[in-house]
Amino acid sequence: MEYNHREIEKKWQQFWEENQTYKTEIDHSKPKYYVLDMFPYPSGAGLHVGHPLGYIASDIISRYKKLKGFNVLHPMGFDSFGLPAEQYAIQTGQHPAITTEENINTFISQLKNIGFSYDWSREIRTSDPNFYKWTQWIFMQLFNHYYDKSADKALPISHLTAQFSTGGSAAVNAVCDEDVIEFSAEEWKAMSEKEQQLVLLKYRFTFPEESYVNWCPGLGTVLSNDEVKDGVSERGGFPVERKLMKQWAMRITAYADRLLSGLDTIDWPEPLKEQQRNWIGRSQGASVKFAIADLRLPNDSQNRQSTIKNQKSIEVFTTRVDTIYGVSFMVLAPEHEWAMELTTPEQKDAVEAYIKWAASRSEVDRMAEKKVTGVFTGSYCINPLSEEKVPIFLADYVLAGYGTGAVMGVPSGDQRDWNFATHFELPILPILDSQKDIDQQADNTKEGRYINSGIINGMTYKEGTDTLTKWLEERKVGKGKVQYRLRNAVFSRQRYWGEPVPAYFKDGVPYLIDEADLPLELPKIDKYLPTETGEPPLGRAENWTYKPAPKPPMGALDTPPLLGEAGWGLELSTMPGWAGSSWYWYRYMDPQNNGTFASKEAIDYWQRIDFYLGGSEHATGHLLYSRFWNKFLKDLGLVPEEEFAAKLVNQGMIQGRSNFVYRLKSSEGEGKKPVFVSHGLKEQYEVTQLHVDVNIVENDVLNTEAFKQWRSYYNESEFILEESGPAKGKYVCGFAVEKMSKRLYNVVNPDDVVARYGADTLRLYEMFLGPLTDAKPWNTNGISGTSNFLRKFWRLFFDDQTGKQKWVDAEPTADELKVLHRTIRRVEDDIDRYSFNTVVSTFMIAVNDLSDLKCHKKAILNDMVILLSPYAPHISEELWVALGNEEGTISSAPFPKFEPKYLVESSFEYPIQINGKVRANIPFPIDMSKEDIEQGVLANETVQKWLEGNTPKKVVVVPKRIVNVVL
Ligand code: ANZ
Repeated sequence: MEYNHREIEKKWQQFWEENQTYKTEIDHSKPKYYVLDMFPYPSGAGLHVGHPLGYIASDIISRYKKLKGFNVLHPMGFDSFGLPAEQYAIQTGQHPAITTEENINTFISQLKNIGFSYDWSREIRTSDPNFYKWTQWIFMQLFNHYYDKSADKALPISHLTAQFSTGGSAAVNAVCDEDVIEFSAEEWKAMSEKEQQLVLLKYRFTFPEESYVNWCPGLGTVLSNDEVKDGVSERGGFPVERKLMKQWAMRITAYADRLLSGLDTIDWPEPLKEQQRNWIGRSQGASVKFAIADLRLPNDSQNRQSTIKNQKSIEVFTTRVDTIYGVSFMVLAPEHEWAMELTTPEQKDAVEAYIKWAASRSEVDRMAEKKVTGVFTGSYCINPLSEEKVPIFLADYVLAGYGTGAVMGVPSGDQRDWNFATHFELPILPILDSQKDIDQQADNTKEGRYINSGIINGMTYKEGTDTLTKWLEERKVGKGKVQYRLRNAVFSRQRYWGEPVPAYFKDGVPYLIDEADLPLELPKIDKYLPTETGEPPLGRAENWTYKPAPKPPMGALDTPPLLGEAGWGLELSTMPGWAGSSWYWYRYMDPQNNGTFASKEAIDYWQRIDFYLGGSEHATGHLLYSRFWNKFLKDLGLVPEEEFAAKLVNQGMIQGRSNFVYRLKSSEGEGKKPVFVSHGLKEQYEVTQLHVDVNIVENDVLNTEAFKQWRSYYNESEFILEESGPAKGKYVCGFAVEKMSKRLYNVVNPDDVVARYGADTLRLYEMFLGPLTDAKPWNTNGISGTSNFLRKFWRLFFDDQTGKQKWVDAEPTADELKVLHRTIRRVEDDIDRYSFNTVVSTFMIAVNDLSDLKCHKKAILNDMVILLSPYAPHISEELWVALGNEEGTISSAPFPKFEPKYLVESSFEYPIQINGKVRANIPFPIDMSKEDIEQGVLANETVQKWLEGNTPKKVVVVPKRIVNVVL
C-alpha cells in the first residue's frame, strides 16, 4: 500500500462525520476537560495559514487529553456580527446575514479540510437569534442589578429600592455615578416614577449616559478604546474624534478590584495580566477640595475658614497629598465644566481659543505632547492647608476623563508640573529636605522629611500622608480615595449588524421589554445607512416600537407604562462586537437549550474553560469584558467560577514571507515590454522592486510562465536570468518577512497546502515552525521535510515499492523498547509545556532510530501510532486499522504508558584495547563478573584475529569503562 494522503484524509474526514466520532456528551464517569479557541470572525477572505496555528495546537491538546482518559469538550463557532459584512451590505445592498452565512460556509469547509476534532453539533453563531436571545437576556440581568459594596457583589435592583424606601439613600452602600443625590425614605416615596427611574439609572450595571466617545465618521459609529489604534479605527483606518453622545454604558468599574485580584488566581501569560493591571490602573490617593477664591475674603482666620468652606470648590485627585504645601497652581482639563464660568472677561478670548484648539486633539496626542501649552483663566482658588491663593489654569495635559479632571500643580514634586511652572514663571516651592537641584529637575522622591509644610513639618512620607488625609477628612474638604484608570465601557454601536438592545424609551426613561418577547430580532430595513436625520440604521425600520403587555398594577415601579398609539420607541443602537463573545463559552455547553442560556446540569459538569487559546491583541477588550460578565453571572449564582478560563495561551502571529521581482526602470511606461532582472544581477541595473504572488514562486525561484499569466500586462515579459551558481538559468526572487496580507501577495491558503501535501503534513509543519507562542514567518520551502517524515513513518508499516505489509507480530528488542519509551516520555513532557515543535522533532528522531533498527514490530508501531495521532490524525487512523485494530477507535485508545525500566541501561559496550589501540567494541551485561568478561573478550572473533594465536600477557577489566589486552 502506498501513502496517498488525498484518499486517506478524505476517507477519514468522512468517517468522523458519519460516525460523529467527536460528538461529546456529559459523562460523569470521566473527568472533564474544556479546550477552546477564540472563535473567529468569518471574514470574506477565508482562512490563511496563520489562522490554523492556534486551532491545530488546541486540537492536539484535545486529542491528547482524550487519549489520557478525559471527556473533552472542543467546540467551534463564529463571532458573526461585525463591521465588514455591514460595510459590504452598504455597498451592495445584500443583507449582512447572507454574506455572513456564505463566509461561514467557506470557513467550515476550510476547517473540516484540516481534520479538527470539533463537535460540530455544538456550533454557535453570535448573530443567530437563538444565540443572541441570551446575550439580550444577560443584558437585561445587568439592567436589573447593581453592585452592593457591603455584600461585595451584584444584587437585584429590588433590593436597592427596598433600602431606599426604608432608610433613604443613606442606607445604601453601592457603586454608582459620582453625581447621585441624597434623599430620605419619605423623599424617595414622594418621587414620581420618572424621578425614581432616573435615580436608579445611576446604579444599574447598564444605563444610557452622555459621555465622550470615540466617534468614527468614516464608519458612522462609536468605537471602544481597544478598537482605536493610533488615532484611527482598527478596522479600515478611518480617523476617530472625540464627541459627546448619549450611549449605553456598562459599569465594569464596579468590578475593578475583583478584576485585579482575580488575575492572581489564573494561569495566563504574565505580560497579558500586566496589560490588564495597567488598563485597570488602580491608584491610591486622596481627593481634595480647593475653594474658589472670593477676592473679598475676611481677614481673620476663623471667618476665613468658614467662608472658604461655603464656597464652590474644585476637587482634585492626587496620589501625593503629602505635597500639598508645594502647590503653586491649579490646572483643569480644557473640557472641565467650569472652565468658562471661571474665566474672567479679560481672559475670555484666550481661553476660548485654547479650548477650541484642544478639542481638535486626540487623547493620544495629548499624552504624547512634550511642549507646554495652557492658558490662565484669571481666577484663583485657595489651598485648604496653606490658605494661599493659587492661580487656575487650563491645560490639555490634564485629561477630562480621569480623576476629577483637575490637578493640583506641584512643580517640586512632578516633572510635568515643573515644566508648566517654568514655562509660566510660577513659583517652585521646595517641601522636602532631601531635595537638591530643584531648578534642574523635579524630584519625585518620597524620602526625606518635610520642610515649609505647616502641620507636617519634619514628618516622613507616610506620617505626612496619614496626617493630611485625616485633617482633610475631619474638615470634609477631602478624603482618601482609590481611583481607577478603567472607565465604564460604552455599549452602543450606531450600526445595523449587531444585537438589538431589548429596551424601549418612555418619556426619555429606558425600560426593558418583557423576557417572554426575547429574542428581539433585527428588523428588515431598506438601506444599511443612518437615517436622513442622522439616526442609526434601525431608525429606518417600520414599527420599531414596543407595546408592553398590560400587567396588574403592583406599586409605583411596576405600573405598566401607558401605551403610546403605536407603542414606545425601541433603542436604535445595537450592541457592540464584544457582547456575544463575553459569555459564549457557556452556550457551547448546551447550545440548543431554549429555556436558559445553558442548563445547570451542563454548567455544573463543564464548569469553565480549562485551556483557552487565542491572540494577545484581545488583552484589554474581549478578555477583560469576559471576565467582567463572568463575575457578574457568578454573583447571580448562575455559574460556578469567578474566572472563566483557568489557563490561557497566546499563540504567536504567523507572518507572511513575501517575494519580489525587479523590473528594469528602462522598461517601464506605456507600450513598453516589461523586463525583469533576477535577484543576483539586480545591482547592475536601475530597477523597481515589485511584490509577486508567492504561489507562483517555489524555493524563491519564479515560475516565469505562470508569472506571464498572472497579470495580462505581464504576458509579454522578458527575463534576465542568473548567469552562474546553482540557480544558473533561473529567475530568483528576493524575499522579506511582512504581515500576511492580500495586498502583499504573500497569503498562503491552507486549502492549497492541504491539496498538495495533505492536512497531516500541514498540521505537523505548522507545529514544527517554532514555539507556539513565538511570532514566525510562514515559509512553504521547509514543508517537504515534514512530508518526507510521514512517508518514512509509513515505510515502517509498508514497503514503498511493492506496497506489501512490512509490520510483524514479533517480540520487540530492548533497543526498540528503549526508542519507544524515550519517545513517550519526551512527547508527554513537551506537550505538558505546550512545546509542540520539539514533539515533532522527537517523532522524527524516533522514526529515524526505528528505521535504523529495521523495527517493524506491531507492539512498537501500535504505540507510535497512538502517540502521533493527535498531530497527524488521518494517517494514524489508517495505520491503526492496518495494524488490525478496530476502525475509529484510535481517538479513544489509551495513551501509551511510560515505563522507566526500558531506559535503564542493562549492558555496557566495552571498548577493547589491544596493545593500546581500540580494536573492537563488545557489549556485556552490567552485572557480569570480571572473569566472565575476560573470557568473553578472548573468545571474540575480532579479538582472536588480533591475537594471532598468542596468549595475552595480561587482561585488565575496568568495570563499565574499558578492557585492556596486553600482548
Ligand atoms: C499632585 C502631585 C504631586 C501628583 C506629585 C503627582 C506627583 P496616577 O498614578 O496616574 O493615578 N492627575 C490627576 N488627575 C489627572 C488628570 N485628569 N490628568 C492628568 N493628570 C492627573 O496619577 C495621579 C496623579 O496624576 C495625581 O497626583 C495628579 O498629580 C495627576 F509630586 O497630584 B498628582
